[in-house]
Amino acid sequence: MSFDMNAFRLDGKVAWITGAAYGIGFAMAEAFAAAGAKIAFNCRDEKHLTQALSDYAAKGIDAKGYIGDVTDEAQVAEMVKKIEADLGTIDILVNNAGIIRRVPMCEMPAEEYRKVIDIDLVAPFICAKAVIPGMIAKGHGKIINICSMMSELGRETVSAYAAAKGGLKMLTRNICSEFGEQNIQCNGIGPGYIATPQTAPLRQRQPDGSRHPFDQFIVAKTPAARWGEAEDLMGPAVFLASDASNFVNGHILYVDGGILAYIGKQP
Ligand code: NAP
Ligand code: GCO
Repeated sequence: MSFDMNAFRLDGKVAWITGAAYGIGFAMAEAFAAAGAKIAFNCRDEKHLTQALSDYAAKGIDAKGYIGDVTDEAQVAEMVKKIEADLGTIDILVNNAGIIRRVPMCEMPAEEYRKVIDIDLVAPFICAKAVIPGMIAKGHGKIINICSMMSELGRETVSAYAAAKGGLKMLTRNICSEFGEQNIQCNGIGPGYIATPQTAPLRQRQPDGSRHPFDQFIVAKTPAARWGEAEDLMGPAVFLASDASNFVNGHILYVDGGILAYIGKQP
């Protein structure tokens, strides 16, 4: 039996990447487009939409952009309807939209905690629920949930984010369990520390020009000895979106330069 490398291609597939106006989502969308997929993305405001459409066009990608908040079921249903009308039934959903709040737990109002859970954990449920019927009717589907190091590890100040991303790991396994028989694969990608706007405050130069202590901490904690770039997620995302991963289900693929394998530098 020979292996056909085209199993990694996404020709003609319709991919919806949430929150992909920039950052990790944009890079994954770019990779999907290079593999032949038709791209749909959403963001929350006109300014980001206009900017993103011009950034996609500059890369030669004819992406369809929509304004919509992933925590709002009615807006999500409306977006799915529009994507289906514009491009066809969604084959690939990437639950990428997410936020973080870095606040010591005892200082965090419950309302702020709920907001993080709402965007990082409830929204992937809402978006998955909106696309699964179409995937079942089509006979296949791929859902990729963007998890985190915090799906496995805790740290000071990120209680809500860690709770949400740990929950997202289990939602991933549950979608796999519930819809595996309908040929839907739901997997997660757990990025390590990636240089995007979300982590910019952790990499800010100090007034004396030296590197942020957290920046140095992450480089020391990472066997690859560097921050990840959004581009590092491209290959893993294409793999999990493609037929090459058709028997991979309920898995979290950590793309972390080795952080989870490492006990830390010996003294
Ligand atoms: P980012 O640069 O902050 O981008 C996040 C995107 O999500 C933005 O486009 C944002 O749009 C969108 N978004 C947030 N809330 C939304 C909502 N309610 N509805 C629609 N869109 C919404 O973050 P990133 O670093 O690329 O991260 C992308 C994903 O990877 C997130 O889930 C994040 O938690 C996860 N992650 C990041 C890292 C990292 O080191 N960077 C590591 C592990 C996991 P707006 O402009 O409208 O806010
Ligand atoms: C933090 C970071 C992280 C990363 C990422 C790690 O404050 O610790 O922002 O949580 O963004 O999710 O995988």
